Amino acid sequence: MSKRNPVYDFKWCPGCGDFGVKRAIEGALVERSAALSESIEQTAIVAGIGCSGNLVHLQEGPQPFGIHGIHGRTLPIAYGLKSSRPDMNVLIVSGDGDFLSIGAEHIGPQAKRNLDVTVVIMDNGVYGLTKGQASPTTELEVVTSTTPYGKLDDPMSPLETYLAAGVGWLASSMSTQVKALQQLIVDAMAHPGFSIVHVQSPCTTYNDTYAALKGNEKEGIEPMAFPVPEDHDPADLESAYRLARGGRIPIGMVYERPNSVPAHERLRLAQERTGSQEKSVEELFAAMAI
Ligand SMILES: Cc1ncc(C[n+]2csc(CCOP(=O)(O)OP(=O)(O)O)c2C)c(N)n1
Ligand code: SF4
Ligand SMILES: [Mg+2]
Repeated sequence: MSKRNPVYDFKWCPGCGDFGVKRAIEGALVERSAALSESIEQTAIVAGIGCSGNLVHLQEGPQPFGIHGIHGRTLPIAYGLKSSRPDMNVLIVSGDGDFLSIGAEHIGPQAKRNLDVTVVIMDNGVYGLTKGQASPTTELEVVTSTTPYGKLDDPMSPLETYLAAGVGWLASSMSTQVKALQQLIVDAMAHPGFSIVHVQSPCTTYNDTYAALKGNEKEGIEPMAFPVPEDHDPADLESAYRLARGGRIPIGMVYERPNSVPAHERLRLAQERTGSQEKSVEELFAAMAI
């Protein structure tokens, strides 16, 4: 619905990084709709399950459409939506657990298909909604309710994973940098094809990483996050891999594959090439009847 659900009662904890992401998305949607003179209802937000996915209910200002689906299945839902309404702008909001754990198997196929959607991942390195279990991005040796001896698995490297999966547009950001994040989301939505904005969005209750991300010069603690160097060429895949593999978190534009042809355009070109017509639902059923 493009109206807020008045009965959905959920509140983020004070200081949760997701507040900053919400502000950036609100700003990005208003900016896009003004620039393209399109209604805000031309956008649908598809949300996963988690504190992050609850963003779809907390959105303030002009209301896009929203679908709060099932855990780990934002991409299949977005694929269905985009296939039937390629004219719609589809924005996915998801968490590190939702997207990179239960939902990870869907990244590769949609990246290779170049589905024209934008995904904003709020990475807090934990399952926040279900009270603090370890996620794929939780650091090694961190104690959580599911890792009582400290996490035994190495953390996943999300940026490297996306590049290896074939994601053609990739940015990395922080929830505290709302204006910069807003711009990245606007740019990602304008990209014709699959785009990801991976956001460090700390969980103040179960995994507060604000200090680690920012570092502390006085105490000699190097920040985990660093700005992407100005001489980085986003069209250079090898350079993007180097950023992703550096062991720290680059903030900015990581990769943009030139000449992106999105999924619906590939289909149109194939139809043109083969002279085939789209079949009606009745014709498709008739073709499968035994
Ligand atoms: C099929 C299924 N398995 C497990 C759950 C329980 N569950 C709900 S949210 C969640 C993890 C959320 O983590 P993340 O995506 O990182 O979101 P966050 O709350 O941290 O924003 C889990 C395991 C569920 N709802 N459905
Ligand atoms: S539990 Fe963590 S992720 Fe969830 S609302 Fe609270 S601070 Fe945010
Ligand atoms: Mg999480």
